Formats: sequence, C-alpha cells, structure tokens
Amino acid sequence: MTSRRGFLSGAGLMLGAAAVSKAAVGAVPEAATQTSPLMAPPLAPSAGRPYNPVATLNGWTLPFRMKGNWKEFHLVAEPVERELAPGMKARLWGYNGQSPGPTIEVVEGDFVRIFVTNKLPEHTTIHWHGQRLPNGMDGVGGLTQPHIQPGKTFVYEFEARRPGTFMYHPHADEMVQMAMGMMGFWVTHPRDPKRVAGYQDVDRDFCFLLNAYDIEPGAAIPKVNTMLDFNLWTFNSRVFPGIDPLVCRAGDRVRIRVGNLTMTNHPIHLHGHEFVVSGTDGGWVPPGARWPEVTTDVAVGQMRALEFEATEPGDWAFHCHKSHHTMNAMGHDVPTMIGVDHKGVVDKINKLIPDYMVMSERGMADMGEMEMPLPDNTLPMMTGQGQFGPIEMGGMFTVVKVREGLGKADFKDPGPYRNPAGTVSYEWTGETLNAQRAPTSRATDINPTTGRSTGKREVILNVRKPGGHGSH
Ligand SMILES: [Cu+2]
Repeated sequence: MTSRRGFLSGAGLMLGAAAVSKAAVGAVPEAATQTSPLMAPPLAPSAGRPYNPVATLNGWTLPFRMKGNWKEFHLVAEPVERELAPGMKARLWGYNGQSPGPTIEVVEGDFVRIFVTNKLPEHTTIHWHGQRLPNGMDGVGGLTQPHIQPGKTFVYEFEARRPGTFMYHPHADEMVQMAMGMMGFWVTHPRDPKRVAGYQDVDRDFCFLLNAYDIEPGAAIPKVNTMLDFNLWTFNSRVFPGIDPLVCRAGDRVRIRVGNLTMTNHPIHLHGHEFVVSGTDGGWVPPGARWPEVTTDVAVGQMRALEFEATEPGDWAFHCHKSHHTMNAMGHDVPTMIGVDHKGVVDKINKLIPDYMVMSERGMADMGEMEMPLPDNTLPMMTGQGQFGPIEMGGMFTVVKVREGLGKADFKDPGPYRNPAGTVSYEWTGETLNAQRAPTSRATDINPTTGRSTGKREVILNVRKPGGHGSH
C-alpha cells in the first residue's frame, strides 16, 4: 500500500497525516479544536506519567504531544460561537473553538511548553493563574513579556512545580477579554499522590469555571464594558438547563474543582451531602484543617476543590446560592406585583395589545411555566422541566445525579431519579384544621425625616425586591 508511486499519487489525500508528521518532527504542534459544547469523556494520558483524568463540565481536555522531555500543547485564541444552552448561542472569544478553552492536564514535575497563537483582532497574552514559574513566563502583558500581536505565536515554557488546581486567562485588555469568555482550567496531578499531604485519589474528578456575561435579550455578543451588572451566570459558559449533570456512582468519592473568573463571589451549595474543601488556591488542605460544609464561598480569582462521598442516591441540586445567579437574563426592572390585582387593567390593555401579560401577581413562578414571547436567541428567565413540573431555575444550577450500579466511567445522564415508593413529599388529603393566621402586619405612617411615626394612618408594608444588581 505504501509503494512510492501510491504515496506520491495519494499526496493530496495524505494532507492530514502529512501535517501531523510535519508537526511531529518539529514546528508547532497541531491545535485540536472542539465543536461540541457537551462534556467530552475524561482524556486518559497518551504518554508520560500516569494520572486519573478530570471530567470538564461542558468541556474537554487538550491533547498534548511529547517532544523529548517536554509536554507540548497548542492554544489558539480566537472568536468562537458557544451555545449557552439549547436555544441561545453567544459570539464569544475563547480558545480552540470553545469558551472556556480546553482543560490542560499535566503531572507535577512535567516540563510544559505551550504555543499560543493569537487569532483575535487585538493583542493578548496568557497568564497561568496560581503557578510557580519563571517570572517571564507569567503572562502579564507589558510587565513580564511583550503582548502577542494578532497573527503571532508565542511560546511559554515552565516546569509544573506544584500539584493543584489552576486557571489560565489573558492578562491583556483583561476586562474585555474575560468578559468575552477567554479562560480555561488547568490541573497539575501529583507525581506521587501518597507524598502530597491532603491529596487523595477520587473516583470522579469534575472541574469547571464560574463565568458571567452581559448579553441583552435578543443579542449574541457580550457587552464588554460591564463591570458588575452581568445578566448570565454560567458554569463553563453554560446556563441551566444546558449544564451537564454531575453523574456519580453511589459510594464514589467525588471531587468538584471550581475556579471563579467572574467579578463577584459565589456561595456554591450542594444538597443532600456534606463536603470538605480539600483544595484551595495554594494547594491541598491537610485533613486536620478541614471542616464539613454544605455551602462554600468561592471568591473572585479563587479555586476550590470540594470532596464528598456520594452516598445518597437521588437528583441533588448543586448551585450558586445567590438566587439571582440561578436565573437567566431578564428585564431587571420588573416591579414587585405580589398582592396587586391587575385583572381589570389587563382586560382594558388587552383590547389595545392582545399579547400583553401580567407577571408576578402571585410571585414569579408563573414565568417558569408560561410560554412567554421572547426575542430570538434568548433563554427564559426561569426554566427547566423536572419529572414533577417546572424547575424554575437558570444560570448557575445543575444536578448531582447519584445512582447505584453505574459503570466506573459512565458519565451519561441517567434521566430523572426514581424515588422509592413512600419517599416523596405528598399532599395531605385528610382533615385540615382551620389555620390560625396572624393579622396582616401594618405599621403607622413614618415621617421620613424623623423616622418617627406620624400617627396619621395605617399603611400596609410591602416587601420590595431590589431592582438593581449594582452590588453583586
Ligand atoms: Cu453566584
């Protein structure tokens, strides 16, 4: 098959292989790209020291090649299209076809060479957040290196000295480039797990970044001058119900690594289990220094590794506990209408505007069910269907699905949990007592200057949700 004649005539068809073999003898390694926003199976190491690979939610791991002692990777900074959830695509900047970029996995002591090609319209750099490395490899544009101009390729070389959880992101026009989705995850596995205090092998090792965007309903490109008032809160540039579930076999020891590259903190909360924070920005936490939690705050720029035994079968919510971070973009100026009866007004408005709908007369749950007319490329504010009805979530929300009898490397969504008979909250159908109710709270009118009662008349105090999100 590989006669000289056949080889020559097949030269055109051999292009792919030729490109690989050319790369294999030198030059820049091939830059793999990913088109799917769904979780790729953990990527077992193709060479070098062994490790248990991580599972990146809605992401993938970048393949490497060995060149002598060096593990070589190629990242391409470029505009990408990212599906945030079925029904909405965003035009972001990222690496190798996706935002976030691919996860990079290496082993403590590896010599790592990363080629970075800039296909953006402006200059960039990559900062290797949390790593010990030579100062000139730290990726701070202007401070530790010249910027990487459009069309240019730079090389970063360093030894992965410390095992742990890291991130990468530009340190150039940072507010814009991170608001556009430029970031990625990095895991340095321990070379000898037994010698790293606090490190423990786990059965499933998930990772993802917290990120956020400000995309107007109907638009696809983030606003890049937003400082705090983001409206889409994402795990790895995905929102519920587009975020992969964390599928666990009952009894597994599970690690979830989280990095925060938003501009606010996120209290990350797991239902049904207690976890410990086993790793922080600086490495692994010795067992004697840990305490049990069900929520841990991940501040801006931090990485946290959470660990727990997945002993409780079920569908367990896993989410940021800021309730406006488990919602998708909305008109932020929806007033509180709880308790206000609009019926008469709506009938009149409907004569003029037939599609007009009243929202939130009884709370906002209506919006989880209603088929509201939305602009194209816009997700509902509260969405998702569970086996018992609408879930009324969005943003930073997903489900840890613990199941008996899964395969060791089975990450496939097993569908809704089948709760054993008699273990689901149920409606009381027996006799009810007449509920004793407290009288409606009232207060007398308050003089705004003195803060004292005027004693004039009674007013009902209405609870009003804050409209602005100016201080996330
Ligand atoms: Cu949050």
